Order: sequence, then structure tokens, then C-alpha cells
Amino acid sequence: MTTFEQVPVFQCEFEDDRTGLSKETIKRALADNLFYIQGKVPATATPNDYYMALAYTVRDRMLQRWFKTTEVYTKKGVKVVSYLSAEFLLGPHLSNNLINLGIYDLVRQVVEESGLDFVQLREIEEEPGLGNGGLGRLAACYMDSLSTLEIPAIGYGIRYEFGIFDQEIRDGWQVEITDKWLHLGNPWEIPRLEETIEVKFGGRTEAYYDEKCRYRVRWIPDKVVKGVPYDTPISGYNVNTVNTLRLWKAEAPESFEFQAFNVGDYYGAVNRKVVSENITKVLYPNDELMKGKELRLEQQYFFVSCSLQDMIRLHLQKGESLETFHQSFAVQLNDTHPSIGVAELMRLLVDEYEIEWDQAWQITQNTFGYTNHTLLPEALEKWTLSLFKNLLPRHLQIIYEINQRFLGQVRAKYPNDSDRLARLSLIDESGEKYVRMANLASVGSHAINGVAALHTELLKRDVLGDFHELWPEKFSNKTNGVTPRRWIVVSNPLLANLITRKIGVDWISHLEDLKQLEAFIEDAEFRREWRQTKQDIKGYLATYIKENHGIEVNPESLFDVQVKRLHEYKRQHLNVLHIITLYKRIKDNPNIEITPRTFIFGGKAAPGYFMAKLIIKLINSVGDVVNNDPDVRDRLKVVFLPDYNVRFGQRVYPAADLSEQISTAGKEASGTGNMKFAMNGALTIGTLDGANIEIREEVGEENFFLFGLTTEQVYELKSKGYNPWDYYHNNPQLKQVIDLISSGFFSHGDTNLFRPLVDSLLYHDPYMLFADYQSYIDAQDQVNQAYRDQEHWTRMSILNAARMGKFSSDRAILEYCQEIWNAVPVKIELEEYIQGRA
Ligand code: C3B
Repeated sequence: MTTFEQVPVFQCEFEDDRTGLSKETIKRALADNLFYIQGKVPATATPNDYYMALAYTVRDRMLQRWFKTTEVYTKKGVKVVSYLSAEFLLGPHLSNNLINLGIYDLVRQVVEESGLDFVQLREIEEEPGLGNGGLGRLAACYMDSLSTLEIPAIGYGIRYEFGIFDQEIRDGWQVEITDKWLHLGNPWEIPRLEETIEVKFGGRTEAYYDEKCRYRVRWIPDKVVKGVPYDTPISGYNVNTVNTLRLWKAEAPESFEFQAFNVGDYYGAVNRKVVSENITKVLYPNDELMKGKELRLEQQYFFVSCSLQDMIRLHLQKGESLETFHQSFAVQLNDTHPSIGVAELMRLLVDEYEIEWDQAWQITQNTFGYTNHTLLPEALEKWTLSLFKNLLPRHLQIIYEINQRFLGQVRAKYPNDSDRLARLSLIDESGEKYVRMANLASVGSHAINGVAALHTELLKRDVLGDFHELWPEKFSNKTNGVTPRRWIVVSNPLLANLITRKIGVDWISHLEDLKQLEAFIEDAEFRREWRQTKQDIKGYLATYIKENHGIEVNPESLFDVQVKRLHEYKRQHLNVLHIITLYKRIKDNPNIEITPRTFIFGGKAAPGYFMAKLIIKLINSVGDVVNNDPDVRDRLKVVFLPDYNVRFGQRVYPAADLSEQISTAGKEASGTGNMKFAMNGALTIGTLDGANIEIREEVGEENFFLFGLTTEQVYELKSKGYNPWDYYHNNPQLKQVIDLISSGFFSHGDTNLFRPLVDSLLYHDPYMLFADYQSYIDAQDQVNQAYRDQEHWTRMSILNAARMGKFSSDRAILEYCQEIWNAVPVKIELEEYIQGRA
């Protein structure tokens, strides 16, 4: 970050027509940016050029605030939250920044008065898909709340050249296309080349005695890579704070190339450059699956080392000594992906800054907090010792040292308990030896949290049970939240306006205020407006689906939506079993009265996850049959919308009547889509899993469609010996549905296509679809009944939205600030001549 200590060479007052907010000024700025930045005149400008000019015009209006914010953070005594995350799934910037700056309508008008199509320009933006799903999107919501709450914060991550792949559906199957989000340039980022940092890899270590005869270790790496920071401003809503998201790009240092050129190894030099730059090439597209790939550990270490070195530089610039590092920065580990930071901070403090081990350890523990996001065993990160040693030989030594000291404490507290010792150890020695990253994060942090009440309880009981016994005081729950700016104001302006007309505008930054809507529940006119709003939005989605995917859907039908990553535990295939059940009812009695429904799916599967991809194929195959069967008479429609991303989320959450949150109890850590739906007035059909439990508590059980086994019942049934076969044989309806899939009815007679899926259900059913099937169908039948009474449905819809205050990310961030980070708001004041402009 730029230092503000030096006296500026010249002071310059930014004149009004650079960043002012009069219509004329904005118009001029647009034309100027088109000409001077894009180098285009209207005769040659493409829509993208206009989009870029518009984006620069908006960015210019954030710069003063951004500089001011950064300047304040370099002052002594300001504690900065540093959010370390391998993923930030930001979504499009333009609308969000316009809303946060309070200039959306103004800029839209100006653009239109200039003869341009605002909506077209808005849609041109390539969204930065630098994340897989929930975890990455949560990081983005938290950045929004940190700025809105005026908390000094920096997000640190990776500037992937290729983010999450684009998904196409061909013949019903997912096909992955590389995401080229940077191909036309990114107007929102500013590279800070002068703040580049060096990161070492590989090689060996060497012990030596320093001039004071102290034992020391130095690391002699065999590779050095440069980390170049790219900064993106993160505006807060209705405040001056503009925080920074700093993403690192890997580059090869020139010095290495020179050496190689001199010995004539031209190819070797270029190849090393390519290999170095590969580190930040591509986002790993697995969510919740750990694959022990070396490049992934390189990515993690690369961004964590850059970030910690950056923080140390900032801290030292304040004139502080490293002993107080933890008072300058609260560093949050977003899952274990950045947990190598514990060993890296120790290395920096002990090896590079010569701080004694014990003191360094205190600083480290006081600095870090660790958020766990999943209980799935296949997601827990561990690295083989050999891989670790090759890439980070010094860190492995440090981890051994931490472990030895830690296990010493454990031994003292629990003598003769070798099983406990083996479970707590940072090294898994049960077979091939591994470093356990969750253990490293737990030992190296002063606070550990789960992301919903149930999840935290299960963490304390199972995955981190031994750590909880050892240090119960470290554990707390921080139920997730989502930002109402993006997920209501930006995505659902019609509903936002209706709410604001009724209760004023404060709810946007105080979501509990939505409670006031309950006072209007008896107002028939309000209910009518609410219903009409939902209807209008459903109409827009129907038009979009028709125009983009050629499928005609009935906007009057119940919109039943499941959008999220494809995963067996999320049970999209349970939803399909319901669709086939309804289809079967129609086939058996074509005149049966049923509530018309449109089933909307969206979500990406990890490219190597065969079963998830087969579920996508099943959804599309069932859709082909149902959508084209004349007996159905358009009462059921099934659409799988390709390439689900943040932008599409903004379109679909507002249009949903029913939100499908149907994971096996105990598997979904929290969920955040569940919150976005309910905030927009959808009712939930869901299990007692993750944050569903808390949503149901808030909205009232009478406004929530509950089904399925509880976590306890799932455990019990598993331990008794779960046999899906029994459910299949004892439930004729279920049997018919499964038999129909097996018969090849949805696969042009091919009985093999879906066999892996059907066999997995019949013989294993690890996520217990069969156990929950009947209860799910019964709950869906209640949904059908309820939807027929539109007045009652509307009341439930209003109550859902009105009672979602708890699930604002502002609430979540406040809890982190008070209970983990010890961070307080810092008001950013602007000079008078800027105030009221930009
Ligand atoms: C997700 C979990 O699956 C969700 O339940 C949770 O709401 C979010 O994180 C945010 O906490 N998750 C993810 O997207 N990727 C992982 N690797 C682990 C968890």
C-alpha cells in the first residue's frame, strides 16, 4: 500500500469536472474516458468500449474515498482485519458500486441521455468468477459488510487468470469452457507494481550460528517467484469507506532469466518463467474435495506469503515493532486453504526478524482466527510429507517444532493417552504420513468457529472434538450472513422499492428493520402489491428463459428453484425423484388436478466428479421427457439453466416461490443461498441442516416446509445399518420412480446410462435419499396445497422476508469484530471540497 508519510511533491485539488456528480460532468467524464483511456471515438467504439468508459467513470468517483481510507489505515492504533481467502466470488462490480455510492439512478439517466443502452452496457461486464461457490461468495459478502460497517479491512487472495469455468450443456451433459474474464481488460483493478513481493519455493535449509552464537536456520530456495498485487476497491453502502481487495499475480523475476540467458539456456529460462506464472493461472474447480496437487499448495503458500509480508511491511511502516503485529492485524483464515500462514508467520518472525520462538508463537496465535466451512471428510486438507518437504522444507521443520511443543502440552494434560495424541498431532501417521492443515490452523489460532449453530456443535463434537476438549474457550459459532445490498437492492429493485416505500430506507444497512413489514400483513393492498411484484419478476425470468434457452414456462406456475453446486450431499437427485413422482401421477391419471410447477435448476459440477455430472444429465433427460409429453399439458416444466454464476443468481433468487434446501442433515455446514431466497420472499422446503434450522426458528415453523431425518436420526440409522433396499421394496411409489429410471425411459431405452446412479442409491445411498423420500414427497404435497391459497402464501412470503434480519452479513461481521477480531469502526472523513461529490 502506498505510504503517506512522505510529503507530496505537489498538492492538487481535484477539480469538479474530474469526479463531480452533475449530469454534465458525468457525461463529460464518459466521453473523456472513452477517448483518453479507451482511445476510441464514437465512430469506432464498441459496446465494450462504452462499458469500460462507464466503469472508469464510476471508479474515478471512488478514488478519493479509497485513498483516504488507505491513508487512515496507515495510522498508528488502527486495527485492520485481514481476510485471507483462496476464493472471492465477487460478481459484477458496476451495479453494486453504483448502489453503494448512491448514484445508480443518476448514472443510468446520464447514460441513457447520452444515447446509450444502460442495460446492455451493464450486461457486458465479465464477472470475476474467482471462486467455486458458497465459501468464495461468503468472502465477497463479508468484504461488502466490512466496508459498510466502516471496519478497516483488506481482503487478500489470488488473481486467477482463469476463474471458475463456464458451463455449457451439450446433449444434456456438462461441458467446461475456460473462463476468460480478463480478455477485454478489467477496469476495476489497479496493479501496484512497486509493491511486488518475492516468494521462495523448494531447495533446502541450512543450520548456522549467528554473530551472537544463537542457533539459526536459513532457507536456501531453488526458486523465487514475484507476487504482483492488483487492487480492487470495495465500496461500502452509504459511507466513505472504500476498502481494498488485494489479489496476487505470480510472475518470474527477471534476474533468474538473465542468469539462464548468460549460460545459453534460453529454453530453460523461458520455461521457468512459464512455470512460475502458472501458479496463478487457474482456480481449482473442486469445492469440498481435496486433491493433493502440488500446484494447489504452491498457490496457497504463494498468496499467503505475499499477504503476510505485505502486512509486516505495512506494520513496520507505521513505525511499530513486530511484537505488536497482532494489534495491527487480525488475520482470518477462510477455511484451511490459507492455514500454511501459521508456519509462514513463524518463519518470518523467527528466521527473518530474529524474534524468539515463544514470543513469535504468542504473536502468531494472537493474530490468527480460523473458520471451518465443512465437515465432509473428503474436503479436509492434508499434504504428504514428501510433497511438503520438496516445496516448503523450512515450513516442515517449523511444523515439526510446533507439533513437538504442542504434543508436549497435550501429554502433560492427558498422560498415557496415545490415541488422543495421534488424533491431535499435526502429522497423520496412520498410514502414509501427512500434514493435517485443520490441526495446524486450530493450534495456530486463538479462535475457531463454525458457520451455523448446528455446524459448530458438530465441529466441537466430531471433527475438532479433541481440540474442543483441550481449548473449549477458543470455539464459537458465527452463523453466515449475506449482503442485502447485492442480494436485495441490486438484484431485486422492484421489491427493494416496495419495502422502502413502506418502511423507509434504513433497512438496507439495518436488516432487522424488515420486521416492520409485519405491521402491514393485514393490509390487503400491500399483499396485492407484494404478490404483483413477485409476479412481475417471475415474468422477467420467464422471458429470459424463453429468449435464451427457448423454453416456454408459465409465469403463473410455482417456481421451484434449486441453484447451488452439484453434489450428492445436496441431493439435486432427490428433487428429480419428486419430479418423476409427479410425472407418474399425471401419466397414471392425465386429468389429475395438480399445482402447475416450473422446476429450475442451476449449478456446476466439479469436472472430475462423475456422479454429479450424471445428475446433471438426469435432470436434463427427465426435462426432455416431461417438457415434451402432451399428457403433461405444460403443467410441469423442468429447466436446467447452464452456467450458474453470481449474475444469474441475481436473476433467479428474486423470482423463486420455493427454495430447495434439501441436503442430508449434518452435511451442509450452513448454506447461504437459503438466506438469499428467503430474503426475497421465497418459502423454503428444507431439512434440519445448516442454517436452515436458524431460518426456520426466525420465520416460524408454520412458514417453512420441513421434512426429513434429523442429524441424530441419520447417525442412528447409519449405526444400526441403513438398508436403502428396504425402502425401495416397501414404498411402491418410490419403487416405480426408480424402476422408471432403470428401464431406460428417460434415456431412449438405454438401461446403462443411469445405472451407476441407481445402483449407488439402491446399494449404498450414502446421503439417504430413500430414507427421506416419503417425507419429502409429503412436504411437497403440502407446498402444492399451500400455493393454491395465494392470500395465505403471500402472507407467508412477506413473513419470510420480514424475519430475515439475522441473516445479514452485517450481523455476522459485527460478531466477528466483537468476539474474534477486536476491531472497531473508523470513520473516513473527506475534505469539504470532495464531500458531496466523489
Ligand atoms: C461452503 C459450505 O458448503 C456451505 O454450507 C457454506 O454456507 C459456505 O461454505 C460458506 O460458509 N463450502 C464451500 O463452498 N467450499 C468449501 N471448500 C467448503 C465449504
